[in-house]
Amino acid sequence: MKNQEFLNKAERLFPKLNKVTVYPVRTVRPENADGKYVAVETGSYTEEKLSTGDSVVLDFGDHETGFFTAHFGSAGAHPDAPVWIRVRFAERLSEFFEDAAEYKGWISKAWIQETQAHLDILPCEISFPRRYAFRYVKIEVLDCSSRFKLTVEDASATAVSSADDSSILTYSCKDPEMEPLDRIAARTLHECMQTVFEDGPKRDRRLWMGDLRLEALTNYETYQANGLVKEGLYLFAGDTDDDGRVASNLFIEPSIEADDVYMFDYSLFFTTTLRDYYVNTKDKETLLELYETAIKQVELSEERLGADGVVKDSDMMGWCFVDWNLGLNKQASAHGIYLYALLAAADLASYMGEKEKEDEYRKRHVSGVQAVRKALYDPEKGVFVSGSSRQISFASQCWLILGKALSDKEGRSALESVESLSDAEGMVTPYMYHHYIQALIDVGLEDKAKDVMKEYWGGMVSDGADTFFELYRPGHPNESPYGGTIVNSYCHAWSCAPAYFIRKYEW
Ligand code: RAM
Repeated sequence: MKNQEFLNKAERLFPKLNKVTVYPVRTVRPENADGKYVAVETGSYTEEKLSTGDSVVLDFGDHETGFFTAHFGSAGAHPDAPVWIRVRFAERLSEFFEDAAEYKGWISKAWIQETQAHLDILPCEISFPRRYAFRYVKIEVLDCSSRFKLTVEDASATAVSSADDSSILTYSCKDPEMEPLDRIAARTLHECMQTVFEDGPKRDRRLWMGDLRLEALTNYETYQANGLVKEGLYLFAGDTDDDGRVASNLFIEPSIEADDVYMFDYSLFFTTTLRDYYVNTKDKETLLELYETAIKQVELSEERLGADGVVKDSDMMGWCFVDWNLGLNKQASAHGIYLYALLAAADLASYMGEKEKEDEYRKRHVSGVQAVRKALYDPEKGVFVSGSSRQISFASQCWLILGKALSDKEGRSALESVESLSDAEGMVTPYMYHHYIQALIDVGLEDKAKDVMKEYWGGMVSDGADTFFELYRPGHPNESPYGGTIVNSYCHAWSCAPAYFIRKYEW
């Protein structure tokens, strides 16, 4: 159901993209030393003379999102045949050790960042038309006549982002170990700030509700591009299903269109994201216009409550997202998210001056807490279980803490217990870790939250991260829900949590 007025309003908020020309800072040879990837500096790429099978790797020194241009020449006899090249773009060095032909996963291999070109006449300049996300660019010669060699005379990229680095709030970390985490998180967000808050500039390059929520939170502490949050909210409200349900994600081009994928949690995050937006901006006009859509998500979510008042479980993949752990049962987390959204709805009603509605949502929250404690709380173990298999997971504890279904003391013991249970389902994304950090803070374990952040996000830094990854499970480098890490994204804004927590809690 399109609301053209909302969509027009959103489009008027589309930001201008800043364009910066960037150049490789050095030429490198990637090496894989037992799963540790290192870039060995070599001579300058302009000095290389490339024959069939040769390659050169350009290092731009940081993660960039943009358009690559190279100027090619030749050495030796006059070129008597075209040169056939492959160009690969990598966010991390590890990507060069993967073979696109071996990827057999369930999402399209068209996401893989590589292309081929024939250079018919030399010298020539090629501007590659696709936008890529990369730090490294590898140019490989697939075939070149033996009478001459290929040279790369010049290379550059036009980097694009709507983030304005001069507007980022300055912050000096109290704990120096937090500094790289804050900086890399801000860079991650910067790269994802395009016409919309993209989830990742490599993949899926579009607006997802769950990602928007966390990007918005970090944005309030950093770039304060609040128009981009407002734009995202109007886009989601401008293309719902016929019942008024907010989609999980939207395609932006060639024109705005909601994906036909609806997820229980992502729809509810519209409500909580509008609450956060209002708290941070006090933009009453947007609140007034989007309030109905926000409230609607809570009403629709209640269709999923069972006779016992608890969100019903489902076997359908993706009915509720929570995390990319494919073994995770989502029921308890979904109920926690429902409770969390009820509190946001109550807040929104109070900002609207609707006292009765506010009380009503708070009452429903109390009943929702009672219902889930009765159905899914195991008082002996001190944890929530989920689904008919009564699965115990970090996600269930975190979300029911965030939904205020436990006292702080109970929350602390739930998090301690789940950590001590070796068979508890863990977390595989920085997205879920964001919620774990928040849950630790909420129950009064702020020091532990800092340690977890240093260890988890610091682990990505030790693995050479210039931006934070979509998926990260320490000790499991091959983690991918897609059937191959070659399509994983290594700059994913749902992982920019450090810049949010460090600044908000003054770490
Ligand atoms: C991934 C997307 C996005 C996320 C969804 C659920 O495919 O990249 O970040 O929100 O999953």
